[in-house]
Amino acid sequence: STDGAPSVRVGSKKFTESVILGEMVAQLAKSTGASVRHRRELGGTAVLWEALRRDELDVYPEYTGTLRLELLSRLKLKDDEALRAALAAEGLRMSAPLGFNNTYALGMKEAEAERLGIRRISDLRSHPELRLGFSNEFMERADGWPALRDTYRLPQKDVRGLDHDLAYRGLEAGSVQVTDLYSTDAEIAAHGLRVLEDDAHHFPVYDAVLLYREDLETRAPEALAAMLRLSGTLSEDAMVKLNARARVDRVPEAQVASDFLGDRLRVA
Ligand code: PBE
Repeated sequence: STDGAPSVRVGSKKFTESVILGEMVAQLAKSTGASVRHRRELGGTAVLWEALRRDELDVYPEYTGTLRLELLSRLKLKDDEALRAALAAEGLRMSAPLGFNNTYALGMKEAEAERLGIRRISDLRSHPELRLGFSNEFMERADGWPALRDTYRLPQKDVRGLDHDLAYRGLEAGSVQVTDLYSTDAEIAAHGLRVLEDDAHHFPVYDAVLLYREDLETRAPEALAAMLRLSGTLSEDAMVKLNARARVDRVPEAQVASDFLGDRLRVA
């Protein structure tokens, strides 16, 4: 822009938590005088990743397990150190963890799981008749349904893809009996769902991080420093509560983000 303020392009994925985190990043960058655009709910994981690599975005919230087991799965990265090195080779950086793990899990209505005696994912093997409904992205990801099915040798044939936010309604209506949950979703408690134990340890840790282009370090150092203050500030419990404010109490994500920043980081 004309006054020399750097511009920062923030993106978020198409689910509530990602939008809240994107808003936090955008507001922190803005507090340093940067000119900020947040492209909310831009798409799924692949869309955000490609936009960052094509230099259409500068930063978006991502998860370590998603980077290692989906986006860069071909590299067989064994830990976060290897992941950092692989990202650096692409001109990308990731922040220190924000403080919580948001893993995939499988969930069922508590009463139905109890009636069928299902506590662990491996228990699903003896119930081939169950109707499964998974978020569209989970149906196709390297860490998603096909790999999960192979790990646990699951026999279900009635398996369909749906929008993640609709899965909870499907459970209520009975059209879906098992779905993939995001472990920080407010709906798990709100709908009384049973989270099945991942007894074969299929899912990795998905620590939330900020993924950004390294040129922010020279182009917008103050905005970057402000965003990086988010590291270590969000426990799992805190993130579930923020998601609940947006999804259960219907508070707009921008408001949820600014309340958090005011309380925790004293950003007005
Ligand atoms: N996750 C679990 C997914 C969605 C839910 C956070 C690892 C992701 O966005 O990569």
